[in-house]
Amino acid sequence: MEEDKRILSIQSHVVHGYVGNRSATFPLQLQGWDVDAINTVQFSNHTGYGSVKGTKTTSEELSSIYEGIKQAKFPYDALLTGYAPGQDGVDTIGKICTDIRQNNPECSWTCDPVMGDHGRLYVDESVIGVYKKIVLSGYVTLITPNQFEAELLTGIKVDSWEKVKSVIDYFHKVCKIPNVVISSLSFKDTPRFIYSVGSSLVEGAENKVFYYKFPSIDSYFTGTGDLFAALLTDRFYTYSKTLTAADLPLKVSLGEVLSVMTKVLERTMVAVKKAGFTGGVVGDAKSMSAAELRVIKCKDLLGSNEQTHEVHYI
Ligand code: PLP
Ligand code: PXL
Repeated sequence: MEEDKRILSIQSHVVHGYVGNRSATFPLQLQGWDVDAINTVQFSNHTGYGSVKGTKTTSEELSSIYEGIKQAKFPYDALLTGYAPGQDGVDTIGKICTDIRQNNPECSWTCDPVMGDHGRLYVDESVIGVYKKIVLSGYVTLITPNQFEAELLTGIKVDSWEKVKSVIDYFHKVCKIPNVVISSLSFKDTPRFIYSVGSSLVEGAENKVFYYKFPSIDSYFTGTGDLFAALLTDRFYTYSKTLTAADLPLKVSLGEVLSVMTKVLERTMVAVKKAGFTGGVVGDAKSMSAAELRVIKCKDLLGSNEQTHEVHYI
């Protein structure tokens, strides 16, 4: 029988659509995870629709839920944290994860410092400072910012491979985070391509920065980063157990996850066009709904171990 795999996922809940826990829970369950989900908000839809209604979980409520979890001593193998809209919530999430890791250093923590993309913040500005502190805590095992979030956290404008290396060095050397992935980035001179970059510290070896390159799709999607972080947490957990550090389990995991993401986005794009849209447009609810990730319809793809992209090194 397959071993138990237990994860605590602290992210948003939306009634309609697939971001946050709605983008992470089902894919993780399909891979055999027992998912305990704490919802940082309960919103009608994601914030890109132009109008959003609902409630935010206060930091007191988050702490109270955690107190119950702690008393019951539920054992977790992994933590996954993402969207929370305000400073106090993010700070409390940091404290919860630090406490769990202090009591159980074997439990991994994927921290997706969700703040925004393409220059648009979808959390309060005060969240930036809290994430800057969390990344320095020494408890994050895998961090997955996108380009915009990496820039906010490091103050480095990521416009060349040299700068990519500087960002990764910052997370490894200053923050002591052993595994770093910049989920997506693009350069001005090659706007039609997206790169996803990763690096793991390997004892006794110089760290190799690897990347995958794929064509960008001309539509705005939300929840891609959340699905990506969930799938990466799953694959990395598995490959860290079955591969040696020198085989770079993060490289294999990232290659598989990007292959899945590409297929999910292709299938989503077919549905977007069928609904009569060319893509999702921020502020336009109808096109945003049409561009929701087809997480459920992709259930046959989410566990795929295919590697459709070639790995490169810098
Ligand atoms: N866009 C594409 C096409 C992707 O494949 C991925 C990750 O797989 C992302 C974006 C990552 O999303 P984000 O930039 O929200 O972290
Ligand atoms: O995917 C990030 C995200 C998560 N949760 C909520 C969001 C967003 C991005 O807009 O609005 C509620």
